[in-house]
Amino acid sequence: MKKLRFAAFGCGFWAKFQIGAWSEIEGVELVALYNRTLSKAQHLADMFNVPRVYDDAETLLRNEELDFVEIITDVDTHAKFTELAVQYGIKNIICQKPMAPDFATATRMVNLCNAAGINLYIHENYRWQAPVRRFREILDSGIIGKPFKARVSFLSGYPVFENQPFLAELENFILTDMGSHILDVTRYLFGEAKTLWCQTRSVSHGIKGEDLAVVTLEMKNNMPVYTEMSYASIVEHDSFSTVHILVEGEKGSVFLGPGFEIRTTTRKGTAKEVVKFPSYPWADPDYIVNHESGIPLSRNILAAMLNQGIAENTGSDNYETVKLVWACYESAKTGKPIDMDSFGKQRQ
Ligand code: 89Y
Repeated sequence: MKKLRFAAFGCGFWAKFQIGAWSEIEGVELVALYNRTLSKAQHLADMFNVPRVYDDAETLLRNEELDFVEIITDVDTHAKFTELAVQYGIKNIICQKPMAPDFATATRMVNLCNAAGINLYIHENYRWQAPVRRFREILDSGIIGKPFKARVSFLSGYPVFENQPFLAELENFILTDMGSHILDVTRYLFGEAKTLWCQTRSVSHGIKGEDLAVVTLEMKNNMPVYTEMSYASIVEHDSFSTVHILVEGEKGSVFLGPGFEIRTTTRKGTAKEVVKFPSYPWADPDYIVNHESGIPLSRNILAAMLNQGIAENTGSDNYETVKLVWACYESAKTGKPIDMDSFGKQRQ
């Protein structure tokens, strides 16, 4: 079968890992890379045998025949490259999370692609992490009965700004960077939220945005869910770069904790399993669970592009996560809980 041809825009920190994930998948061919600084594109092209590199995005779009593009640039240029791809008639656009630097821009991107009949997908990978997938299987098995409460937690002191210095420059940091993941995992496991209440703090020195957020949600299924995310935490069990989750149900509880271990407790006792997944030469060992998850995520999008499956991470689906992120900022600013149904409507 003919391979789908794609180009990637942006050759910064995350590009190697997303391209690495595609390199494990049959049926696609990376034909070109764009980066403002050509030498960075050339470096990745040499690593992954990509035939052509460009430092002008429009020249790339004019010259190449593409089935899809993958946008892996910094968040403030996601909309620009999405608009350009739409203008050049690209039918499938995959954009790195977070979708946009603000809610209005995300709204514009989703509306633009929907109106143009373009498939927008968001590279939101935490719900695709092997331990999170397995965790959901355990919940779905019914072993702990109907869940009634949960905690979704990311507490870390990992020196994240060393690898991604621009994160220190973001006015809105942890909710856009990690909240996108934590709130998306929350939706993946428990559905949509009815209301939320959020507090933020800026604890570390030398960063512009907040590095701590605590969010309490009331889900539409009536569950209270507590979520927390922090890059200021010096704790025994650092969550980097995954998430720790505790769910309590009528017949027991299940905990995804350190070392990718899932402990399921019922009145009969506690069963333990360690979730295993492969490593890859292109992946960073500190981020392995995170980088590996790009493979099933990209496979799911590829199946949708080939009309062989349904993508989970469509732009419209991810927009619900984006709404939660920006509702959190609104709540943190006003000190008030946010009703999610009206938050969405006011802004569209
Ligand atoms: O940008 C973030 C992501 O998506 O996963 C971890 C990270 O690299 C830093 O928080």
